[in-house]
Amino acid sequence: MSLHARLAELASLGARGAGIERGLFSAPEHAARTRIAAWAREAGLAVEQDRAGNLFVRAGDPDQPPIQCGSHLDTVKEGGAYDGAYGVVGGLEALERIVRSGVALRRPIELVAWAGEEGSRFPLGTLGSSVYAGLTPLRALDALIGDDGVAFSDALHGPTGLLADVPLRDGFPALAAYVELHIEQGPVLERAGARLGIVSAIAGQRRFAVTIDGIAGHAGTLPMAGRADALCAASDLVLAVERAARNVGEAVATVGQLAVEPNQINVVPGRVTLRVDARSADEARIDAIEQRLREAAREIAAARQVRLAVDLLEKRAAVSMNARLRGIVRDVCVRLDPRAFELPSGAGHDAMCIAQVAPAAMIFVPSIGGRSHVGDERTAPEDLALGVDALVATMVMLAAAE
Ligand code: HGY
Ligand code: MN
Ligand code: MN
Repeated sequence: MSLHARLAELASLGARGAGIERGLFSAPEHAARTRIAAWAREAGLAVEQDRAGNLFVRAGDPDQPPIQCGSHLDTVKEGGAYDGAYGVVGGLEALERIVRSGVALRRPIELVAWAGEEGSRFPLGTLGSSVYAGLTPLRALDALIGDDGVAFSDALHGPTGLLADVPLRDGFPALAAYVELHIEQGPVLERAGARLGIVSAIAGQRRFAVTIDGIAGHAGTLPMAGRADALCAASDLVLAVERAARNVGEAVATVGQLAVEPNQINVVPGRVTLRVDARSADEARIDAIEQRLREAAREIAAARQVRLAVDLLEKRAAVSMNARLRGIVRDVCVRLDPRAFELPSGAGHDAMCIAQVAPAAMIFVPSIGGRSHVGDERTAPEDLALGVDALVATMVMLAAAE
């Protein structure tokens, strides 16, 4: 089954409205993991899973540190067909092609579908890879409650959690190297007319949960004077976050998620919860945004007589890709596309966690119009295929290397 047919089949899992929704351990995401396992077994590859929900497909010695590729199958709400899924389906095709070629490998090769990279159901991004890399203790997952109120462990052990017929591996074994194939999710490659990109570094990201408690009341009888309107306070904070990112420069910050309670037209909002996502290649700039966020919270709380709590949800350091691997990936990519070049990633990836425990590199293919995290996320089919060629060549060089 071709790369494109597999991607199209996965895209149908969770398709709704303008995009795709495959939250971790949802029925569509379970179905996607099930498809990957079935395709892998049809190719004669070994399949395993671990207690974080990561899915592994391996060829070669089970006891040796593998050359690993991978990405994720979960999506954001109304997400696209390629963010994550491309790296998993492309990685599966790479393993199949390498095994079929009969090339002698000194190391096993492995594909991983990391659990919950997007953090779109449980409030922790790069969930599975952060556990694998020891950045999140496995037991910390038990405290996670999904946006639907379901506890992580209940979902993991529920009907759409772990796959019923796949062996469960203990521990998080060492790996020799990691190469992630991903769409760029930005406009840089397309604007430069390049078809392949070598990732130099991945921006650091920090995420916060903010809770604002004001005083609910009757919209018609509560005088404007003296109101403690939680949504007005939240509005001030959202704009303060935007100003902070603009002021520090070379950084981005977004409030993409906000909930109003009781969320009724004729009730003054009593509580607002929102989440902040701040990123930069420079940790000091993220520090500056965090400091401004906390200052603004204090100022707004005093001015509006609300209670305002800012809690850190997760912190992922900016990380450079491994220099030796980057060199190998660069040589491979330039041979396939003379216009290939190095670029940083503003998007986060599982590679930012795995880079903490093994040499890691990433290969990008262009996103049409630079669009991603939206239903019309697109990459030219020939670029998708070229990216897999680059992954195959890279993994063979690493797995066959002396
Ligand atoms: O948010 C990100 O950058 C990634 O898509 N999780
Ligand atoms: Mn994403
Ligand atoms: Mn992704």
